[in-house]
Amino acid sequence: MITFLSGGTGTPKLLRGMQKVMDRHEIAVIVNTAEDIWISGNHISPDIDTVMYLFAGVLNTETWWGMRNDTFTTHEEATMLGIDEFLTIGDRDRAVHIARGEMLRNGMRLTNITKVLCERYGVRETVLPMTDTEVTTQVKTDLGFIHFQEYWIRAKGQIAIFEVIRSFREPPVATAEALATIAASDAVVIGPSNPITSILPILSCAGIREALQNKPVVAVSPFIGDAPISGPAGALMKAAGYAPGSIGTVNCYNGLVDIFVQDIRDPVEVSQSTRFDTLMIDEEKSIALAQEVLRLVDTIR
Ligand code: FO1
Repeated sequence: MITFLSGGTGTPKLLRGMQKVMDRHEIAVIVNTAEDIWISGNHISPDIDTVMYLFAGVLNTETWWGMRNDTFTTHEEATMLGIDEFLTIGDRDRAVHIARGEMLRNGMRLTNITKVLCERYGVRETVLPMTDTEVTTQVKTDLGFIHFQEYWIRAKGQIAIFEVIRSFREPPVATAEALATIAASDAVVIGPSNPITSILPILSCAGIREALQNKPVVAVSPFIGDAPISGPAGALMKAAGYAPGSIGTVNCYNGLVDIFVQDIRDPVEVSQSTRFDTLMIDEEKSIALAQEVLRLVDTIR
């Protein structure tokens, strides 16, 4: 078994390749939930949904969020009625948010809800939220702190940000399932997701860092130079006090990583890193990187 730490962009592209080269029951993914948000009374967990839809074979791989061939009738009607849905929510996607919101209101743990949803979609892999309690990434702007999704979607990432924080009522604790999965794994792979908004929230859940300490860990850089392969990682790294790039990424994961994979084009030198083509522009590239990561895991486990 291999456990992957994932956000909603980058790592799912690696998982697309992993599905093809591993026994799917041997794949476990601990997913960031710090971008979760309630919208129109329903609960969106974007990163869980992207990973779940990928494994279910229904992910829209043009956008890497939402379902393929979804319709937007409810979103359009709600918007016409004056509801401020700043995320474009598909009808089938919304059904998942409705089901999740309802189960949360009924007191179910997010871990169990995710298990139920994955079963309904025939997912063979294990998908686990990092924690069962609410934690939210917020960024400081000229107008004060706003939800990450407000910054990234409503403001299109176009406003200045000065600080990144995670807010919560109770400090997030890794679930027993997440810790048991890591303990049962041969290795952990930190995928090429945003270090600040995807990976650090997972590493900050109590218990995760200790669990990783004695495990072989392979991490894939999400940067080529100071440009992230996808998403808003650059501005967020700066706002969080890290240099955008592979060195800043390694610093974020301080001391946890045994093998660090950098893109062949990355001009930055990280000591003891290994190089590969990490630009997963199609399934073939995802499979090639997945095979390389498996080879690297074999050298350290
Ligand atoms: N990203 C967008 O850029 N625009 C959207 O309208 C949008 C809607 C959306 C709805 C459901 C969902 O699960 C994700 C959605 N995303 C959208 C992606 C998402 O906001 C972020 O890219 C992820 O949170 C990054 O991890």
